[in-house]
Amino acid sequence: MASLFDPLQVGSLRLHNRIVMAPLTRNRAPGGIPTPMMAQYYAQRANAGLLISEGTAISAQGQGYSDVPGLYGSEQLDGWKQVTHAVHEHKGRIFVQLWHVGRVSHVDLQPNGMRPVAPSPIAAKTRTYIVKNGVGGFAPTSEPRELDADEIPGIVHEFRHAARHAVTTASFDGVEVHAANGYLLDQFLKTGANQRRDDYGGPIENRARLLLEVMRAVAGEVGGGRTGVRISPVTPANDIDDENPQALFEYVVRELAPLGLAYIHVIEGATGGPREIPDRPFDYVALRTAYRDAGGKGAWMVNNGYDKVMAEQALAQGADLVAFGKAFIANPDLVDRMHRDAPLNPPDKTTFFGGGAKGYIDYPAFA
Ligand code: 8OZ
Repeated sequence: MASLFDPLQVGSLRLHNRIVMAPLTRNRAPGGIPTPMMAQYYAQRANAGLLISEGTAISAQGQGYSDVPGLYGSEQLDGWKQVTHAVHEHKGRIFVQLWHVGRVSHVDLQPNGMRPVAPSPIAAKTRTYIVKNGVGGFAPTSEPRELDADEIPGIVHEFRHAARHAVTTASFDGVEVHAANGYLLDQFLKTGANQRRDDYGGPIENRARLLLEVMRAVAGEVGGGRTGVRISPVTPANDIDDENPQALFEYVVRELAPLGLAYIHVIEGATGGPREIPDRPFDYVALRTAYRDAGGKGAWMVNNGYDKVMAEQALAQGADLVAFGKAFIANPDLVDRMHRDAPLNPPDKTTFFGGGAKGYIDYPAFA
C-alpha cells in the first residue's frame, strides 16, 4: 500500500513524498514583493513533496489584502526568483498559486481606488485585511462592480501571462490556479455570486466557462503537467454558496480531464473549519470518480484538517496527495516529524497574518 513517504510522479515532476504544503496567506510581502525572509520560510519547508505558495495576485486588480505577494511586476518576479532558488537549493519543489480575488477586496487596495470587480454587483459579506499607517486590521469588503463581458479575455490573459512568467522568469516548478474560497473564479462558478445573463452566467456550462478558459490558457502556456487547480465545492468562505455544487463540480472535473493536469486540489468542507457541513452535503468520491471516468489522470490532492492517520486512510481510499496547512506553519520539518511520529508544535494564530519573523521562521525543528 502507498505510504505518505513514498515518491510519486505528478505531472512533469517526481515528488519525494505525498505530503504537500497547502497555500497559506501570511501577509509578509510589503508592496507585493517577496522578501529574503519569505525565501527562508519556504526553504525551511522544502521537505514537503510539493510546496504551494501563498495566493499571489496576477494583477493589481486581483489583489485583495495588504502585503500579499504579486506576480505582475518585475520586482515581484525577482523576489520570487530568490524564493524558488532557495527552495531548489534544498531540493524542494514549488508551485505558485495564481490568485484573483474578484469582489473580496477593498477600494483602498484597488488601483486608483476603483471598486473591486465581480461577476455580478453583489457584495460579499466578509472582511479583508488592510494595513494603514503601519497598523493592520480587518475591514468589510467594498461593493463590487460587474465585469463587462469584453473585460473577461483580459483576465484570462492575465492568468496566462502570470503563469508564463512564473515558470520562466521566476523559475517556479508549476502553477496552481486558485478557483476556491469565494474568490473570482469561484464567484463565477457559484449561483450565490453569479447572476449574469450572458455566456458567463446562468447554466453550469456558462458559470464554469471562465474557469475552463483560464485552465486551458494556463495549461496551454506552461503545460498541463505543470498546472494544478484548487477547488472548494461547499466552503462558505468569503460568503459563497451554490444551489447544486455536486452537479457543478462534476461538470468542472469532467471538462478538466482532457487537459492532462498535474493535480486537482480539493478542499473538503469549510476551509480551515469543519469537514462536514450539515446543510451542504457533498460526495467527494463521486467527484473523483467523475474525473477518473472522464479520463482524468492528474493526482487527486485532498485538504482540510488532516492528520497523519487520516492522511494514510485517504491514500488507502484513492487520494494521491494530502495538503497540510496549519501543521506546516508551525512545523517546518513536518514530513520528518510525521515519519517519526514525533509531536507537533502548535500553531500561534496571532502571527498567521502579517508581522515579521515571529511565528514565521522561528518554529523549531524536532530535537
Ligand atoms: C486567509 C486569509 C486571507 C486569504 C484563501 C487566500 O482562503 C486565502 C486567504 C486565507 O484561499
